Amino acid sequence: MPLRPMMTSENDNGTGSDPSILTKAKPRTQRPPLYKVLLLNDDYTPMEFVVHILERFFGMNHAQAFEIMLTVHKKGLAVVGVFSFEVAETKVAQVMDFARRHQHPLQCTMEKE
Ligand code: TYC
Repeated sequence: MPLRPMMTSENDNGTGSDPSILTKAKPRTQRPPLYKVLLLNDDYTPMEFVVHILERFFGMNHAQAFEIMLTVHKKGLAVVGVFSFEVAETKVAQVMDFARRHQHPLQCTMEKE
């Protein structure tokens, strides 16, 4: 005579019918936090210089770079990319250093997403 498999009360990993006994352990993977890199408008940095920055450090084509530059110019700032902490920090440093070496007051910052 065939026997129906019986659910035991122990260690069914939460798949049994009594929720008070065990709850299934959800595998929780931790994603690293992401950081937005922001470019700020100013009255002095030439538009073409900003376009060049966006092409050089953020891998944009000319049309994308021009569009984002115009957004910053009109709105005061724009997110130019989202990265891990280390990559965002490097991008900000590269932009700030490049602008400073060319004596433009361009500002670039990062914030947690
Ligand atoms: N406002 C600048 C100008 O009129 C252009 C500019 C755009 C400057 C974006 C900074 O992040 C910036 N020359």
